[in-house]
Amino acid sequence: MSNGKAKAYTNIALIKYWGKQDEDLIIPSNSSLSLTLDAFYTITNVSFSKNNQKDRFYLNKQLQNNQQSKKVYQFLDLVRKKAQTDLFAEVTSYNHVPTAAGLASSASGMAALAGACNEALRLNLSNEELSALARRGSGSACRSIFGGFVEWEKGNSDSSSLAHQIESNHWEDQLAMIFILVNDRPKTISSRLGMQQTVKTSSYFPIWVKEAEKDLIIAKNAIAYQDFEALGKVSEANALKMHATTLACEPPFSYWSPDSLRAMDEVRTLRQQGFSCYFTMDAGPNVKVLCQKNDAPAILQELQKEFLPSQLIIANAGPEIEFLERNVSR
Ligand code: 2P0
Repeated sequence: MSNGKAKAYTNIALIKYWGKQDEDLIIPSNSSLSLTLDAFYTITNVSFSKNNQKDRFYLNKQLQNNQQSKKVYQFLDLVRKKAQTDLFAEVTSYNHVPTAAGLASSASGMAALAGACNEALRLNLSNEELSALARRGSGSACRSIFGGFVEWEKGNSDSSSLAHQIESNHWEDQLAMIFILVNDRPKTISSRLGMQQTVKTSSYFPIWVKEAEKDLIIAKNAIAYQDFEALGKVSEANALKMHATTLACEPPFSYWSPDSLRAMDEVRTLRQQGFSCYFTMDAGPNVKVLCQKNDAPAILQELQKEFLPSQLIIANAGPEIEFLERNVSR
C-alpha cells in the first residue's frame, strides 16, 4: 500500500484562462495569471493498494458516484500509466470552502490530487512538472501548485504548458480579495462546456485571445512596478472581455445574475467615492473584489451596507502546495 497527502489552495485568475487549443491535453489558447488565496483549500489523501477492488472517491466524507468522480478517475488512469502500476486507489478529499459559498474549486482539488499522487507513487516530480500534471485534471489546477502571483504559460505541448510563480518581492502580501457571494445555486453551464461553446461559436473568441495576451503583459508590468491601479484596471477589463465572449456565442449565455450586476455596480460606485478596488468574475455569478490589504476593512464596511455579512469573505494571498504525509509499505 502507498499513501500520499497534499494541501493545495485555490486561485483566482486576474487574466483569465478561457478556451483550449487542445481539449484532450488541456492546453489553453491563451496564457493566464492568477493570485493564489489562503481562504479556500483542499486536502486530499490518496492510497493505492492491491486491496482496492476499484477506485473510490470521497468528498467531504461522502462517497461520490461515477458521474461525480469522472474527472478524478480519469486523472488516476493518467497517473497509473505514468507510474506503471495497475493498483486501484481510494481518494479522500476535504474541500475547505465556507458553506453555501458556491465556490467548489476544481483548481485546489485537482492540484491536491496531483500532489497526493506524486507522493504516493513516488513520481518525484518537480513543482513545474507537477503543474503540468495537475493541468491534465483541470486547467486552472496547474496554477494552484504555486503561491502568490502565478503565470500559466500556454505552451504548445503536454510538457511545455505549465505554471510558475511570478517574482513580486512579496507584493501579493499587501493585497486582499473580498468575495461577494451573490448566489449559491449550482451553475448551469460548467466552465469546461462554456469554454467549448465559446471556442466553437463565439465570433469574439479570436479577439479575446489577442486581448488576453496584451492584458497579460500589462498585468505583469503592473506587478513588476507594484502598481495597484494598473493591475486592478487590467484585471477588471480582462474579466469583462472574457464574459463578453459568452454573449457572442450561439446560443448566447451569461454567468451573471442580477445580483452580480448589483455587486459590480457597487464596486464602481466605491471607486467613484475614492476607494481603490476592482472586480473580477469567473464562470459563475459571484463577484470578487481586488483591493489593498490596508483598505480592505473600510471597503468591507462599505460592502456590508449592501450585502449580508454571510455573503462577504476576505482572502489574502496563499502559499504553494504543501505535502503532508507519505507512507509506503510494500
Ligand atoms: C480561470 N476559469 O482562469 C478561468 C476563468 C473559469 C473562468 O479556469 O476545463 O475548471 O477543467 O480546464 O480549470 C475554470 O476552468 O476548466 C477556469 P478545465 P477549469 O480561472
